[in-house]
Amino acid sequence: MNTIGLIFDLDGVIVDTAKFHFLAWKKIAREIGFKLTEEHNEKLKGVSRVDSLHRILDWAGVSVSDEKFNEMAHLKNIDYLTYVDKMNAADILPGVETFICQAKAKGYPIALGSASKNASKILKHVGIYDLFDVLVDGNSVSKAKPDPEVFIRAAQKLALPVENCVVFEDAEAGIQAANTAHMLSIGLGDKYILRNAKYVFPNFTEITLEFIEQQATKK
Ligand code: B16
Ligand code: MG
Repeated sequence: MNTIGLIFDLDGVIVDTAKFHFLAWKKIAREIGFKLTEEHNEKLKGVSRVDSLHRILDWAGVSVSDEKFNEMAHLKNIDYLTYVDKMNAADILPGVETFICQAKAKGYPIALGSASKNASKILKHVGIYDLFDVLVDGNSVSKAKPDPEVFIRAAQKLALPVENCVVFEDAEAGIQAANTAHMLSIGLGDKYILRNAKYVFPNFTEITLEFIEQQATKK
């Protein structure tokens, strides 16, 4: 069987940082008189920090100077990192670490494909940084998901053709990116929101490595 490369999104797949992004963005939105809801937050999943702030300002119907924009993005990140600093191994989502360890034991290379500029910091906090052979994050790509750049870069760093790569994603934008990259897309979360994924599971306790191997090799 050909080698398969497994590419994991971070927020929503390995850890649930969406709740911390939500708290931090809510505070920024409140300052401009806008009430950010869970529905809005869903649309920020997998979206870069800068694009997230553009969306919030659009929803609020507010425009700000470049200087103010940068300050808002900076303050959001400072606040967000106060939550990240308290993260530990207990924040790893159910089943994902076991799945990665099983895949590594079979020799499959493991990559991270995240929009976050804080990805390394988060992986170190929760103690699984060393499980990754390749990291592609918000610091190493210029185009945000749904652009496939993050996953194509990961395949290049894994030295594998895109057809041999499997992407695990929790966001609509990420599934779109994986599909555009011609990779097998596995959604983690809501079946309706992730309806464009090839397969959707509620979490990693429901996924077996055998199933992924079968699907990846019959593509
Ligand atoms: P940062 P992922 C994404 O992570 C989050 O889902 C998204 O809400 C966030 O805006 C983005 O990272 C950027 O994060 O502010 O830390 O650079 O799902 O692509 O792992
Ligand atoms: Mg995500």
